[in-house]
Amino acid sequence: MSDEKKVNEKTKQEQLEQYKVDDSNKKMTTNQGLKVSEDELSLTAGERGPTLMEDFHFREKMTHFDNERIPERVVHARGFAAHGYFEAYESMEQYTKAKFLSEPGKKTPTFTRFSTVVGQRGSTDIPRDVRGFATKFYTEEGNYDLVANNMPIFFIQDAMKFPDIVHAIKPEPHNEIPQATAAHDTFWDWAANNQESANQIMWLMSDRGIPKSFRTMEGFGINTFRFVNGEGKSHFVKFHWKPKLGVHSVVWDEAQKISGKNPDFNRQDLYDQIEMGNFPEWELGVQVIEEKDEFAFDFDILDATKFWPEEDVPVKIVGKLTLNRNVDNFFSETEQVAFHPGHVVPGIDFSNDPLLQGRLFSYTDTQLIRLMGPNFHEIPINRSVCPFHNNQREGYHRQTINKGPVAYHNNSLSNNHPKPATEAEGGYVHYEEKVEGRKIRRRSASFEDHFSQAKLFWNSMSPVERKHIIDAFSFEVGKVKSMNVRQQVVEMFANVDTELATAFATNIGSQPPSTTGSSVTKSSPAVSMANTVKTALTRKVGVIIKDGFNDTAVTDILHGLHANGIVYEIISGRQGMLKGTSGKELMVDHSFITTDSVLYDALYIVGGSDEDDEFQQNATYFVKEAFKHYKPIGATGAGAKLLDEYSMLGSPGVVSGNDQKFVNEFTEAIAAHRHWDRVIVTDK
Ligand code: HDE
Repeated sequence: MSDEKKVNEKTKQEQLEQYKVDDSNKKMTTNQGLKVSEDELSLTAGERGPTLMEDFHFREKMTHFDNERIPERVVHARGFAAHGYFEAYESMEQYTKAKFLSEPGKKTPTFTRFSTVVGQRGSTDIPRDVRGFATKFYTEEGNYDLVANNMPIFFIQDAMKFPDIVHAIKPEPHNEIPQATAAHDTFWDWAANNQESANQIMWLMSDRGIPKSFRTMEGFGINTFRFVNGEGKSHFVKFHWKPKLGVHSVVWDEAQKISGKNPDFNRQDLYDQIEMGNFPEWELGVQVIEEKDEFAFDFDILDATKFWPEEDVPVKIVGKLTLNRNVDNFFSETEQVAFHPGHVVPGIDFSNDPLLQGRLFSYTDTQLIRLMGPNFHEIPINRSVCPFHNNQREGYHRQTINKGPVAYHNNSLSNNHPKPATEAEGGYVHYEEKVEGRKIRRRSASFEDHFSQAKLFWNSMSPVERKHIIDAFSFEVGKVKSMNVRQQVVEMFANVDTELATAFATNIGSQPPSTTGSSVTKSSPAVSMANTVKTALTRKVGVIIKDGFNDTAVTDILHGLHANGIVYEIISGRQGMLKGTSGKELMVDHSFITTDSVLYDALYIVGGSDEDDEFQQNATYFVKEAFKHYKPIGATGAGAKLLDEYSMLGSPGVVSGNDQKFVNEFTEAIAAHRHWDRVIVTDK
């Protein structure tokens, strides 16, 4: 059993060990390099006297501390990041001259930050929200940032409206309530009065809004970009990240409980899995549309509230991202990283998508205040790996010491250096799109249909996914105090589907809608999570066990689960060592007090020999929660008796046994993620 334990233990013992360093030769200094003789006592006039102004060491230490915080991001404040690399599968030269996509096997270092959008820095990882998925590629041609979300569309069509949606969804300004949620009046008031948000809200109300793990999220560049090849030919392109582990979420009751039991749920998962060597992977996909087909669709391809159904525009897989290294320091790396959709390399260019155009302004603007000045590209995490030379100088926090008197272009004193590069030398040349028009503030008529794709999304959902969407609307809009706003929301979503709107109208005490729904019958199976990859790999099982467990069977079963790529934690009535029937020992990771049923993908109930009411009660609570959340449950010996007592045995995803056949059946049940066909009776 020791091998598997090691895998789990790595996150705790070995991680701590790695930080032990032999510092005996290094002495503590001030920031000026002066060796410090005392770090815990201020300089005072006598043992009981006042502190002296001349205590420069105290003042330096305290001033630094007083200034430790920087403003959090105005959106996407709560994030978590990891290093990795991107590997191209093939040459994309036909479409783009970007070098990181130019040959099979080519590797580019990366840094990826996942985030929630609405909550503040200290909020929960698992609210119902859109997630950010931003990747910096440190390419030989400069940094390329793919600043994506986990849903393929956005709330608005024009960046001009971004401050409005963000103000409406953030905590209300008079009392700063509620935190990290759209479930309040101002958001739904905004939504009902800005109906272009319908498609994004459908996705947000779906299970995509509560991802189980960053590792089981898709990523979407949302905006339409251009690929430009060596001949100067352009194609429209959308970017996708496809997780190798499939797309999976938790259920809403679970999400709310996790937020209390472990608000670091998603970041902990990513950190631990990387430490264990289970490096998460996503494949990069592109959807490509020829310029001649710009108007071939029943939506405008520049409208960021629309996705391109994969069945119409296939996703071509072009490479893979692997995250394989946690950061050394959260602040220096995760907090100080600065992404920007305008960080592009030759071969990637912009479309006229009005949301993208506005984003191209906003990201640098926001970094100027957050990172205090124009030199944030010099912070180590933001530095490109290729050298940069230009005549920009000075400003807050300048690190580079430029030499010489020449800081202007077109000069003779320095041989006109640094010189711009020609296109052939790798100089970035913007795609020469022909543009002409009057100066207007007007939206194209091709942006007007807000409901057809929202309906297409609804059509694509499985019955369980639809039920979850209705429940989510019932929760979110049910939290709105204004009955008038509730009714407006009902009417708005009746434009999508009458059955949907009627169902949640009933739950929230509103009138049935007077509008009738969209007549679109098309669906896109690719957007349903029911059709995603299913695997047991890296799933986390809570093993509920106590002294006197059947150790021959259990040892083999745990070995078997481990061999199938499953991770487990041992849970019992107390921490310390447990003893099995023939003397084998097992170390407990968690007592019932330090963990909870909602933190596991599945439970394995073993129990032990003697009667113990408290253990029994706790085990029963864990099992009932897991059962209610449709999770796989396995049992051996006394554990199976417990499941039988509550008539759970025989339900979908509940298996028992003590041999290899059981290991296989349990693994299969775990791979299924959740067993939606299970009948949940409320007293279970
Ligand atoms: Fe952002 N967004 N955004 N956004 N966004 C920011 O930049 C903005 C949008 C996204 O991990 C800010 O550095 C505007 C879409 C991610 O550091 C800010 C508009 C998508 C992150 C900003 C959008 C995104 C941000 C805040 C509408 C998916 C976190 C802090 C026009 C394609 C990056 C910062 C990280 C962050 C502006 C809409 C993705 C204010 C104006 C659509 C993943 O500049």
